[in-house]
Amino acid sequence: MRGIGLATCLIGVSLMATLCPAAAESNPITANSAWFRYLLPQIPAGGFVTLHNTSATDIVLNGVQTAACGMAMLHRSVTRSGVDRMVMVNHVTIPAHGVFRFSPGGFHIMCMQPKMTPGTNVTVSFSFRNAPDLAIPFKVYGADGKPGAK
Ligand SMILES: [Cu+2]
Repeated sequence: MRGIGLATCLIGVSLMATLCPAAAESNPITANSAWFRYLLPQIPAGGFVTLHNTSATDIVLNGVQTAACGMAMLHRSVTRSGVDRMVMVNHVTIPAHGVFRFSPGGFHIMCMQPKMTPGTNVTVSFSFRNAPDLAIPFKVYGADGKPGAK
């Protein structure tokens, strides 16, 4: 299917259904409140977003990719024996008809070597085990963080 160009996909609705599944099928995952807290290029930036699953099936997020980070990982902040630390997460599940929140103090996108500027947007591509990839624009905030966020 990757070899089929956009022009072919635009020939007709009847063809789209069979030749262009990505165009014909809407993504069951939607996103809102996507933002990064950016401090300095040498300090990892934290990414936060709320993912909504509009389908009747649990959907698994496998990872994220973006040119705005040297490397981007799924992380979780945890407190063990009174010590705050972060652990890597291989995947997270967005429950059927539910939401999954990446938020300060919890799950976050760990952006190593961030390349971003407060006041601009960067795009992060989310890859799912059982849904199409989703490109999500993230608003970049500075040291003060997003107004209203913890
Ligand atoms: Cu982290």
